[in-house]
Amino acid sequence: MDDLFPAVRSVATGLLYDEELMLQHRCLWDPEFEECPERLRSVLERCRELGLMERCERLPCRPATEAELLMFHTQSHLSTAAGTSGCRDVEALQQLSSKYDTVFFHPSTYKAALLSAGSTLSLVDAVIDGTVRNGMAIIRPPGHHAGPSEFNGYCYFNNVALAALRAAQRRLKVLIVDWDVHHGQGTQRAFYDDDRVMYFSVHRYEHGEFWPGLREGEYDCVGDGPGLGLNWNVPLNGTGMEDQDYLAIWHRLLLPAAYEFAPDVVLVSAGYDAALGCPQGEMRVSPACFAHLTHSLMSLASGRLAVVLEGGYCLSSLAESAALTLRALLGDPPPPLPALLPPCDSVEETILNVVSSQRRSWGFLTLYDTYHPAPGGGGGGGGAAAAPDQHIPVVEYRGDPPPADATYPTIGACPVQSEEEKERYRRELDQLREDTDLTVAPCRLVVAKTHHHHPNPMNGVIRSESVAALMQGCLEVGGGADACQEDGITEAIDAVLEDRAVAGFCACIEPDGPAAARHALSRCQRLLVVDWRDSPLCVAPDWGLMVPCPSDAEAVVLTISGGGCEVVNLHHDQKTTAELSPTVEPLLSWAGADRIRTPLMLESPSPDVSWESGEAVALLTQLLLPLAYQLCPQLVLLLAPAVPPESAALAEHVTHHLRALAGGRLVVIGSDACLPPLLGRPPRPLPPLGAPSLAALANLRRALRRQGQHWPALAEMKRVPETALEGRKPSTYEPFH
Ligand code: X5A
Ligand code: ZN
Repeated sequence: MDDLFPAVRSVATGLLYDEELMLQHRCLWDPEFEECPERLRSVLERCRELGLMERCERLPCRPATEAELLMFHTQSHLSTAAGTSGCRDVEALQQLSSKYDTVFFHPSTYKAALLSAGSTLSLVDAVIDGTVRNGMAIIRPPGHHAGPSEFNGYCYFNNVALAALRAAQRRLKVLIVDWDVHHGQGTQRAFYDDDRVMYFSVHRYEHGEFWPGLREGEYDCVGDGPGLGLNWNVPLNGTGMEDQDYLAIWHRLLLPAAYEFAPDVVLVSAGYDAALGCPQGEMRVSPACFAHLTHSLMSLASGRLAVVLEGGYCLSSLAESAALTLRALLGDPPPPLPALLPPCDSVEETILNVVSSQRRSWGFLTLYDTYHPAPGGGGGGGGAAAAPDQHIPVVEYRGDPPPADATYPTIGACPVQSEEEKERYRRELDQLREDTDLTVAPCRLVVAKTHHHHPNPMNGVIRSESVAALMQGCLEVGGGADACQEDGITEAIDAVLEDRAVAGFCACIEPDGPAAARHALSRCQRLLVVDWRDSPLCVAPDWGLMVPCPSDAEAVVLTISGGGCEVVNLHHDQKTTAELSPTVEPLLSWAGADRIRTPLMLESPSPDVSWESGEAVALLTQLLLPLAYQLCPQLVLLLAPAVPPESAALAEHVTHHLRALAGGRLVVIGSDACLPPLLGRPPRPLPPLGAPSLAALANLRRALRRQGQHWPALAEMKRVPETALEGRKPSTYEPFH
């Protein structure tokens, strides 16, 4: 069925690194040059310390061939680089280096750069061939600034662009996520008008004042020709950006766009210069956050994810962040993050700018209403003032065009922190490391046996033998002689909260959700319940009355159901019903002691149809995940009994993303459709996303507006200008899955 991918499918994580050539390449004339061998050493050391190395499958590094490099680079570029190989004339090397913007040549540079590019190609081949499920290339020199004949910003050959070209030649659709703090102009240019590759970059920009400071790093550069809409720039116009800023960008832009694009393989230009303490980025992303960024990308492309090291110059935050990325690739749930605040105003502004430029190319962005800009250019200065709910996108480029024919300084090109500043960051990172819970329970999964009600332990709920095989070695609870189903569920929740198992599973067709929630709330303070039923007939009656919530606790119940609405009303008490119009169905209600938060409603696409993928992805990324990260639950309960076959893939995605919360402490009560991701398997691809129905989006928008009063992390639903310009044409590519 999937003939572009060979049938071999390993679950291993591939790892590539080299401890010879890649450690020789260094700047001979500036001991402070930050792109240094210690970078690799520190990453490898931390991966060893955390026991990650032996869990990976090591793949050999190898040099790229000339033919491979010529996919992107020019012959003369190769000759210039080759000319430096083994050169003993340091002055000549320094002289050559000064012709390029922040680049140094060492006698080993050429060979190390060949090895970087070749290793990246090997990794992407292994991922595509299914030799490994995913993997990481811990390499240097980096690549994303290199052009066809440009050495630039510590880069010689564009490793990730070459890998993307290889994948595209193998007729695959590629997503490149570039979270290095610098704009990867080399990669952007390589695919600007290419419909096979979507490029998504988040970078420090400061209106063009931050290196490389090009106009093309601005948000309105969205691609050209067949690539229109496939280039995403998310410029950060300030420093100090934190986890909530990056995760908001992921949830509100990257994830829904990626689901809509539906890549066959995902490449990450993984620089760690946005990590806390890096003198280049001056951002404040925590190491644990990189595990979250990685985990969410593992939901795409059947988990075919290749992570490739780019920048990152604070050795301790680089090492920790890269190691936690690798740990996520290995399938460990990301470490819990503290409750997230909403993104800062500057990032909110940037997100709305991006939405304004991309809205016409992407179905999910119809979530944003439009307004007709006042004639005469509107926005910025001059025209009529914007209404409070209108966003006016402005480009305020303050960069200088690069000088033609410049010589560049070869010494003192890197920012240096004072000893005092370094010490401050060191302490802050030590503290973060101490506070970050990397506990992994001895057992991946606890399974509640429910024989009393169902003579067959799984009552046919666990259908496939392969799933049953996955469950070998799981902790079993419940099922004693007079045990009832509830005992099993209670014991599974206890096992997860006591860290005897990471996650829990209870096969169950008619779960008593409120009973499970009541028990959980007797053991923890913050609980998220996702009550997802295919039919409103089985949605639990009013949660608010059935789960008295202790005053020091907070519980959110998100109810998602398909089906007709007149039935829904029967299942809600007076207070809730009053909020329901006859044509909507309930989506979210809050179970508090005696307060009920505004229930959230989403119009049913049609009375007896389950959720369409496009709508579900909008719901998941725009509402569920931002809300969940703000709540910061200690436990997540997913009630998903009897998932119909057409929703099985969706159930895997919901399960996968929910595993990012609470350190993976997720108990699923319901169908075995959710099992593979509970065991760390990537969710299978969703069927092609239809455009979300306008009615569903209108209700989601309303819900976001209303819930936004309680959950500041939810998007402010501003309107963006309507544009007459035509957007991206549907891809000529057939979906492969
Ligand atoms: C790969 C990377 C940064 C170059 C900065 C030059 N390059 N000022 O992070
Ligand atoms: Zn960088």
